[in-house]
Amino acid sequence: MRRISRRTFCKRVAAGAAALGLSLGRRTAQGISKQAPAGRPNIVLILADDLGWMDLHCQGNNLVDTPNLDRLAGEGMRFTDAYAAAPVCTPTRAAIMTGQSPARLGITNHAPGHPGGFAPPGAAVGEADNAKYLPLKHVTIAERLKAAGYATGFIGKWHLSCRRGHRGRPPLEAGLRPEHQGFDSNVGGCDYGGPPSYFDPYRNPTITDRRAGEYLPERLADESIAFMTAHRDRPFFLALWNYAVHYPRQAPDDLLAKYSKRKGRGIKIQAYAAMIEGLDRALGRVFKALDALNLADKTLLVFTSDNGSLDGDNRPLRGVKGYLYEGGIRVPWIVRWPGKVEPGTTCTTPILSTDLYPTMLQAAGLAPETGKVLDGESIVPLLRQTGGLQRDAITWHYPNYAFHKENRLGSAIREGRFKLIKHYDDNSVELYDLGEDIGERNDLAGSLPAKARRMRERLERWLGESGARMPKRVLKT
Ligand SMILES: [Ca+2]
Repeated sequence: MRRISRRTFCKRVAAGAAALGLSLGRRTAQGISKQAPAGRPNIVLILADDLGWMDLHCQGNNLVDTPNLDRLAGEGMRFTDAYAAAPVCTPTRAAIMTGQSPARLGITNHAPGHPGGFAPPGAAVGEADNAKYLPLKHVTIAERLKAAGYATGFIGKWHLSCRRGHRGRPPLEAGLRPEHQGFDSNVGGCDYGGPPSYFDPYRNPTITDRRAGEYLPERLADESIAFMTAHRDRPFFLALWNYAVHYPRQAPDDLLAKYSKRKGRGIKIQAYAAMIEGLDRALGRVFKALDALNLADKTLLVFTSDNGSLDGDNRPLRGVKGYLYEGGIRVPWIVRWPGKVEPGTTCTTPILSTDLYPTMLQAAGLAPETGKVLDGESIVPLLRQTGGLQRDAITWHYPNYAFHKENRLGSAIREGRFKLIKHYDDNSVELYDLGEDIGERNDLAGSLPAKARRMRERLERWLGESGARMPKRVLKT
């Protein structure tokens, strides 16, 4: 009963904030208290790449086995309405590192992306300009934690640097890797999106010692365990940003064989399902190592994804990676923090990746930088069940064309149970009641015109305040 009442509390908090009509917009976070340094937890931030909202057993997919992540959820809090800051890799990762929205950062599409103004044949609008990488001027969460005495390690996929020259300048990739953005060490973090093969990932210049036949998620787990072991006696920040489950679809033979027999709703591609369990198996070794090192009790562990699934079975959600429909942005999100987060809880308050920066700062007892605009908000009150969030809406801006997809350029806002998507090709909007219609089938823009107009105005106000770059009229060639 206690757990049920706590869930209800979380819901009530979200509804209460909406009823108060609290504003969304420019806001400088303040008033975060300092903890004693001795109480600082380790922070392990695990990202999966392109893992969809329905891709885990604990999220309701009964055809995929993810026992280790299920156990993690049972030991912590699972957020049902968690979102990536963007429907593709790079802007979400930039938002995590800075606490600022892709719109404010001007980083709205995956690197390297098209040049600004690009439009596919027949399209009505061309892309907004996009910064393509995370400039060094930003103070990252790794830089903050490092300055506070944390050992900082990056392992896995980065995708925040740029291999190609930008606006005529020489290539910057080597100067924009994790080790230049606050991490003491970097294994795997360079420019490219996916590995050519999960069994031979060595196009990556930071992994030079080949080990025959190893599976990349297992190698990244090995590297993570080595990092945690080396720094077990001091606070550390480990970013384990997996390449899985981005294509190519590759998994160990035993899992491929296991899933080759599984069919049904929840599995669209069997090798993809095998890969999900392959990731879960590797993460299980990381979790076990935390226990063996006696670190689990003093570690804040977050698991989430950088965007929705590209070609998994996203039902009941609409859309995939690259779209502002729920399938493109809604993601799994689990937090374990022993002694702080009650085991086995769920929270329905909408959160998004931009919240990680202020959350990690608060967990480490650090205040946000003076004068920095934070678009995210610390979710520590939700984790500790001491209160709700101040905001009552979250927003997205995706004025770019995703590779592989024919998405429409747009922006979106979720306010309570309602979500509005604005399209730039014809200036139309769609409005959905996610409480009744999680699959976004029944567009209410026509039947609730006043609500649609108000949400659209609020979205446009936020875009203006954020300095968001806008799509361009198509250039005649
Ligand atoms: Ca991704």
